[in-house]
Amino acid sequence: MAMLEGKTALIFGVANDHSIAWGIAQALHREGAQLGFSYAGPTLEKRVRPLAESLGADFIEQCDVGSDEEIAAVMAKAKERFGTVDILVHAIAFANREDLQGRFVDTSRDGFLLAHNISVFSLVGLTRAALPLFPESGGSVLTLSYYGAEKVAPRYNVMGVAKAALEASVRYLAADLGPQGVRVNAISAGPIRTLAASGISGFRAYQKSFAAQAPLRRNVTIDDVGATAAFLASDGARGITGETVYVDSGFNIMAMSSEEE
Ligand code: NAD
Ligand code: 0WE
Repeated sequence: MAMLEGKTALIFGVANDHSIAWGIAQALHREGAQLGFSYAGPTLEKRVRPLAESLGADFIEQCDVGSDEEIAAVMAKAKERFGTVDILVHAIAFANREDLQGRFVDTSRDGFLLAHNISVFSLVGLTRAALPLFPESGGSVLTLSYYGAEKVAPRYNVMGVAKAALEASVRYLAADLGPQGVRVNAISAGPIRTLAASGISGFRAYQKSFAAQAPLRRNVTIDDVGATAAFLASDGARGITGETVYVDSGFNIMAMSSEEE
């Protein structure tokens, strides 16, 4: 095993131990990677620091991805601490809560731009800033998407449009960076009860009907996503780039809900 021995990963998006980024961090650590963490703002540090330290990490730096300066600063610190970074994990999204209810047609200009800035441009900005840190041998960039990018998911609204742009950004980044051996992929995860999902009205019902319709008849976990992330970051996935890989119990292959319970 130990698919990631000798590799270094920078992980953006841990808020707590329910975060998808945390499932990914644990899986990368299990496979032997050295980890660095970044969190959004001061109030999250007390959550993230003990989690990071439990995996032997000492690189724990703030970066609000809405700021070019903070992106540049965290990458400069990572260069100083690690020299090179092999794996970049982007597990960040944000939209105004009021834009995740009601109708998409009512999205404001500011709400639209905010969702795209934090959830999509941040992947481009972080990837560009990380380019000088990838070794000659290449690297792996991973981000998180959702099925609402492809089909209309009730109330996902502006986030669905942002995820469509995120998946397209993965393809364009993969085309740009392929020649230097940097692979860029997305994982499209099924609904998971994280901080970002809490407070979404009807999320429990969403998960229930998801599990009932999905071939595997269960919801996915942050460990399921972590296992796929570790694979995609590893040499075993050396021929995969620009792809969106579903970790969704097979939900996306179904045309209709199951006839039986
Ligand atoms: P989460 O709340 O644990 O993680 C979201 C992270 O985004 C948090 O750590 C938050 O601090 C960070 N963030 C928000 N604004 C930021 C900013 N300005 N600067 C830096 N960081 C910022 O929730 P999660 O569900 O683990 O979300 C991670 C990713 O997974 C997101 O891209 C989300 O869209 C995606 N995703 C989630 C699900 C789900 O059902 N939970 C399904 C598919 C995809
Ligand atoms: O990508 C997501 C969630 C992203 C998200 C969540 C929030 C909640 C709190 C982005 N911004 C915010 N802003 C907040 O203020 N998911 C895939 C989980 C999710 O969110 C939904 C879903 C699913 C699934 C929203 C509506 C409908 C389904």
